[in-house]
Amino acid sequence: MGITVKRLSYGIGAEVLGADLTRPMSDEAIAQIRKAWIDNGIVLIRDQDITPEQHIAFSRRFGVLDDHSALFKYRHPEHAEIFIVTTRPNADGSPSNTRETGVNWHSDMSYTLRPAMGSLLYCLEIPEVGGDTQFANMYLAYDTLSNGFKRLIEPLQAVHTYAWAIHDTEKGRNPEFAKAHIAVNPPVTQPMVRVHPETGRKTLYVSEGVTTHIAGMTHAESQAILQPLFAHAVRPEFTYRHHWRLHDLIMWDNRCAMHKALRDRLPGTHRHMHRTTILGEPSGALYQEAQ
Ligand SMILES: O=C(O)CCC(=O)C(=O)O
Ligand SMILES: [Fe+2]
Repeated sequence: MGITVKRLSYGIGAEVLGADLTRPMSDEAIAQIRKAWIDNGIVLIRDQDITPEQHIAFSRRFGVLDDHSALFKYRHPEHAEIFIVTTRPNADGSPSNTRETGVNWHSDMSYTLRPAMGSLLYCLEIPEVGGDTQFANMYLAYDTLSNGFKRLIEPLQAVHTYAWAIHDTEKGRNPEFAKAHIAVNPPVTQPMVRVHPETGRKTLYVSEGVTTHIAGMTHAESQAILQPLFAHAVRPEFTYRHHWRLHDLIMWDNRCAMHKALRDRLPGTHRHMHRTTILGEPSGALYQEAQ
């Protein structure tokens, strides 16, 4: 059966039909999926009953995988290439460390010098209601800014930090947790407008979840510029909201899409996901306070 591609929404995303990730896939099929991913920012592939090994093998067809050393606490015990996002409590009954992962808008690993190119999130358990993920198209976010605002932000660098990613979660109130992660992930600067290395198109590259301020500006000055951008970037018509089904896999392009895990589960219900992460091109620099 051949691969076909169907758009998911105006803003972002397409569903790929006719793929079977349990079998070896031809280079041609992979190239078709890659094109759908580049063209649409995210691709959804449904009904894939796959093992961690098959998830990893499929992901490797698109690039080199991260071993999640920046997120070392959440790795799968047998597969460093798999990062576990779960609401299930730990074996000792304590709450999961990843139950709030990604609850603020972000692009994966933008707080590192080598942000993720792609992420492939796979659903192993989903409640009937909620557990949704939202995605936003950062090409559209950039393209629809006024020329004046584009010119203003084009030369600027913004500071991205993991500390910010956890600022309003319970983990953010756990100084030890925060310290361990920030030691591995010191703040970095990233261009506010990034050129997608494959399409050559410009994208807006700031996020409410990870961007603290603009390098060389005060907090107040930065917020005057960042707040309207954060709101603009996630206008409903630029987004797609996915309600997961068991065995859905979504692969997103972090260079042109942001995402956010919605905290919309009903109490007492659980969600369990596996993610692989494709390493991207180096971007940004270590942040020097005096900039
Ligand atoms: O759980 C989700 O829906 C997304 C979590 C997240 O941000 C990620 O896996 O990168
Ligand atoms: Fe994420």
